[in-house]
Amino acid sequence: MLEYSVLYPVNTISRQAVSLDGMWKFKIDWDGAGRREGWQRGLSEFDMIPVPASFQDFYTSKDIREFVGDVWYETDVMIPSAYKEKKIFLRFGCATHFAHVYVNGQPAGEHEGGFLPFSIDITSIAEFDKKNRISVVVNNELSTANLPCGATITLKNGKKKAAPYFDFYNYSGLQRSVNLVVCPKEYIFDYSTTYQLEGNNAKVRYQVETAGEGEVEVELFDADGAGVARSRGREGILAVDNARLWQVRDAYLYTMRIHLCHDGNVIDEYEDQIGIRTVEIRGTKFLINGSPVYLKGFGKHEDSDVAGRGFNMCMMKRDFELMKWIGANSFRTSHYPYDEEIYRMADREGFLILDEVAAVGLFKSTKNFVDVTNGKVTCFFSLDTVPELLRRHLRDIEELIARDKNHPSVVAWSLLNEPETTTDESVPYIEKVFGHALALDPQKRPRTFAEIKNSGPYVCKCHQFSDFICLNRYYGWYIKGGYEISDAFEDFREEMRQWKEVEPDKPFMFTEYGADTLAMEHKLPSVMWSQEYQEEVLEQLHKVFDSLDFVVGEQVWNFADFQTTEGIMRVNGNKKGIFTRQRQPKASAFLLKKRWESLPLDYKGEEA
Ligand code: BDP
Repeated sequence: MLEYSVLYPVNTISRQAVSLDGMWKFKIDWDGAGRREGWQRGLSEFDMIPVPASFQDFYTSKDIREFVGDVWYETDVMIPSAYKEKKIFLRFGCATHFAHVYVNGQPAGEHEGGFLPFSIDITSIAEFDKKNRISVVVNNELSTANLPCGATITLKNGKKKAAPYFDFYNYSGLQRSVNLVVCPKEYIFDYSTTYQLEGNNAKVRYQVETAGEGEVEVELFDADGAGVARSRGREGILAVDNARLWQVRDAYLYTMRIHLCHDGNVIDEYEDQIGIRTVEIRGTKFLINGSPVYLKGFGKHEDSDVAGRGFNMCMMKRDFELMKWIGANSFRTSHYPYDEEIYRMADREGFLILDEVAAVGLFKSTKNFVDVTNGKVTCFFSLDTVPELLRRHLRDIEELIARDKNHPSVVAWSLLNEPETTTDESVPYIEKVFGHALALDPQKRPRTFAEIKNSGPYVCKCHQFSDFICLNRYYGWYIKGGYEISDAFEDFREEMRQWKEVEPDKPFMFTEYGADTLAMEHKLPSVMWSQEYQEEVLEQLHKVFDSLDFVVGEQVWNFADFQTTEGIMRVNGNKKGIFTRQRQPKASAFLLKKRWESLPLDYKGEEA
């Protein structure tokens, strides 16, 4: 169990979440002198920037945009004496990639890993009826000892540069909301649910963890606010007659209210929405509520103009509207856990999420998108940083599952993206990662990882750990693009024949396929990079998917164009988007809309 609660911050009769979002003081620590000089005692000569946001794209200076090292954030918050008998936490939606937090100059806590929330108990250091200074040092250096993996190189002029082993820009900073969370001294720490369907009825098994003594009462309300079931105790069953299930693109949410009581008086109240549904893999089918589903959708990124990877509520809304318009029903949170609001929206809209931990770049290459296809072996798992990396990877999985385990939208864990899996050393590492997820998830969701081309059917030593196989495949792009495309598709069919031989009883999904396309480029006949070419690649690949009954999902790479490190392989970013970075459609969006609207949810589901 984590040492802090990661429950989503809510306001109830006993709890308060005070948003600290807004303009914060900001300062780059060019020489790394801040900690030594005690900048936590108050920043001087600072700038002001918005939180949440990545800091990089506000500025016109390239040195700022490319800065690697410590950046400092500071704000203050008035803590009234009314909170004296309470527990007071600072809750960060994330801090990318490392954070040290100070309150009134005193060290208050720290966190490793850039994409998951953490809470710091400041009850004993808070000063009442005063403004309390909150200082945060955020470090964005990449290494192979932390997720996501990469390197930091030093230029001849002494400046540092990020060298990611992954294909997205190393945005960083306080990229998600910060809250002051105030709750009673004895409080609800966590809860989880599992579901069992019995005809029209459902059993919701729950478990509540508390910090402190007291009796627990749980009540479930339907969408109209009518009570449908209640129970007492830290563990129990809520029996729901005529349960309305959470279905794909037809979500139904119940409200679960938890009370922690002393002698019948409510001490703490927590409320959340849950969806009653089951997830199961049977043979080559992926089942939701016992019925086979076909996943249609995208690998995404949190990425937008100016805000970078900072949570962008308007973009989130637009993205969901576009996903609905195009007929998608799912997405993968490639390549890191997204902001919590996105999961809450997916819960409401009935989208299926493959929830990915930030384990990307476990393949030593700064052009991994090319090298993962061309046979390069990097012996990643022999690096001496691997024990440290594994510790952090397991910790990230624990934090991910603690945060996301109650979302009905989360139907699978994606535990790595494109790791090297052809050496013996990869096996114990990946086995541990899979074992950890299974042990921690109360709902025992299916687990997977996204496999690279180099991890082919006869050489991959780790596919057996996946409950369903996810492949990232770029036939017609990195593999035999252009006029050679016909050979690419023959190779593709042959590869799939081999996969069926080594994994005959599992469902397969494509978690990446596509082609870079410039939104302004048209050409007849097509050439690579033109809109016409992207359509051809998708059309041909879909024919192969359609011919294989064990392929039960397709997630195109990528939902939208996104920012990457600059280089000759990238035209101001990765252009495989079906939408532009500004969320307008390329031609292939209409092709996908036509296809996805015509494919039934239970496509290929017959014999399940
Ligand atoms: C895969 C990666 C993804 C890249 C993509 C690409 O998983 O992050 O952006 O290829 O090359 O290797 O577009």
